[in-house]
Amino acid sequence: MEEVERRLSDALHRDFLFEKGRVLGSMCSKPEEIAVKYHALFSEANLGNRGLYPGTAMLEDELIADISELMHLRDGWGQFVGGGTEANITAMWIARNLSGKRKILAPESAHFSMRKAADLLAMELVDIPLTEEYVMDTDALSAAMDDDVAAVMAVAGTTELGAVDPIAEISDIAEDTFLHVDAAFGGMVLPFLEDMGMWKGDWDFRVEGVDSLSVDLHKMGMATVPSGILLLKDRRYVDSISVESPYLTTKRNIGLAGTRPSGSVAGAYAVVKTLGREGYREIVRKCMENTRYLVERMGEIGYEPVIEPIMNVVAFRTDRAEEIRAKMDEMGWKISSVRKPPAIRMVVMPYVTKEVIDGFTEALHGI
Ligand code: 0PR
Repeated sequence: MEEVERRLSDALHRDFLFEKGRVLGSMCSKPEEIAVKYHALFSEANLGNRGLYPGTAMLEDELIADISELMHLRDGWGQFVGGGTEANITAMWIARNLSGKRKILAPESAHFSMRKAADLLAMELVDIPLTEEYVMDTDALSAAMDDDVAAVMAVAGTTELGAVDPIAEISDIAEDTFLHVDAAFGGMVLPFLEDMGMWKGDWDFRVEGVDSLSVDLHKMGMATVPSGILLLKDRRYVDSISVESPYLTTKRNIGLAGTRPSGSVAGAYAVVKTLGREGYREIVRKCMENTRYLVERMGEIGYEPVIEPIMNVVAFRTDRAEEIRAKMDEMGWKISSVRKPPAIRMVVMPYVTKEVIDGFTEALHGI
């Protein structure tokens, strides 16, 4: 026992934990304590067999209702999934089955999970180029629309720049084609920016053509990993991704996963209910304040952002992106590099404080 615990403790110390204040390249939050507590307490239930766990299932339904309301979805359907990857794959699975078609139109900035989706589902992923603002070029989208398109997807908060595609315009172009919005990161940022008058635009189910949307509570939701959510506009879509499950407590098993963790649901429930809209607003406000501080400090040492940051993801142009990333890595600072345009990229999560930013920019200046 002692030996095992020693090894576990050693492993934990090797990890670049957020509290060490050196990670500026992760989109994951350090989960709130209450999320961790309830994640552990609910580790037994398997939501793949919901009938055995009516209590946990009730929590899932209530939380899905709350997040649906936040995303302006009424009379829809939703489920906890493993994360943005599973949500993107599932959305494309629905689109393919509903349409019987195989082409996906996605912006060049889409997360790499879309490549997995296309490969697994034997679909064809067509990259739509970006504008100078690094959002999907709607003229190029119009030109690419044809009778073979199964789905159009757009991103509300791109992984590399935090950019938001013009979703209302995209919806007009996509017309009756299935439209999926990947709000894995931005879904728990944009509503609160809107509350504070810091951002304006249509990106969720307020846009009539949006059929599905994904949002991850393990990113800006302050919940434990994995806490992905997939929302569907029409509960009838569920038929296209469910199979008979005769020996379970429910007659049909819905979605990609069999076993689904309940700890994530309980943890996310605890944190969403205790933080509430006000709590999240405050978190986003602080992250944006620190993002502006980072832009300022970076400006002082000669770095300009690729786009004015909309959310707490920001990239700075440099031709030495990979070299800088590697050098900072050697010093223990974890950032990522962007290939197009060449840039270094940071995510200003709540653990990225002004002190962390000062230390980071000092180290960067020295190389
Ligand atoms: N969609 C978007 C817009 C994303 O940014 C991501 C992940 C996904 C989908 C996929 O989500 P899951 O990874 O939950 O399936 N973005 C981060 C990335 O790939 C995920 C991440 C987070 C990676 C923390 C590393 C890390 O330390 O960069």
